[in-house]
Amino acid sequence: MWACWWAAAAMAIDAVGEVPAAPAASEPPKYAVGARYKHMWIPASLLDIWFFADDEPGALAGYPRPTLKGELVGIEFALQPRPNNFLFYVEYFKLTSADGYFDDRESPADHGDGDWVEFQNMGYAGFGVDYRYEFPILDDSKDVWPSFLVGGGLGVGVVTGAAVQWYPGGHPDNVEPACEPIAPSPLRTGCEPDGEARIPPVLPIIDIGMALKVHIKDRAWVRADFGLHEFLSAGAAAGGEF
Ligand SMILES: [Ca+2]
Ligand SMILES: [Ca+2]
Repeated sequence: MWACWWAAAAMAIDAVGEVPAAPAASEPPKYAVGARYKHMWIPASLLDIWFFADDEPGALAGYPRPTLKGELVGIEFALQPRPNNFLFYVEYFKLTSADGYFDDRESPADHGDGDWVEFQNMGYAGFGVDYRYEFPILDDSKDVWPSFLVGGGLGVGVVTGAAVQWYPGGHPDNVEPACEPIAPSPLRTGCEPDGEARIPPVLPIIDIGMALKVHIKDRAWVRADFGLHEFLSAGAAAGGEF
């Protein structure tokens, strides 16, 4: 009955070209700001391609190969015309790897020819943009709704610090050839270092990632991130949207 009346009224209004305005739907937030944290690492299985693992038979005992890992913090600003998210970020990554022994793979194996590497404040300061396509898991009109995001991005990182190296005694590039001339590199750290690992001063930050995000009342959000962000990475982020 009421529906009929309303339909008739709507048609009448439509006939004179005055369509009643739809109830004002609240606009989804267009912007977001937040802070991010990531734990990052390079899988040992990848390093195994180039370097012996310290638990392999014959490996130099007592001088383990370090795990390459670190922690990242950053802030981000997002443009989020649904279902797209453009995350502009600045971030700082600090390598937290212990110093250690990198024994290159060769055949037949030579476990005494590796380099000792000491990481001195290594990390990067970077900026970039990550794109994420957003799939709502629950209806986005709810007060609290989760979504799944996937995408990639690019950035630039300026490398900080150095990876200082010692070569085994007898190496033609020893800076102090008379210091521990027959010792493997871990026993030569009392000598002058022989050089630094050649790491480009500026690196691309390559990102391919997915995330679970929860929107809270169009005001706040939290996100769990996983993927590749220079290293493998798992992290979390949180912030507000408006
Ligand atoms: Ca070698
Ligand atoms: Ca070797």
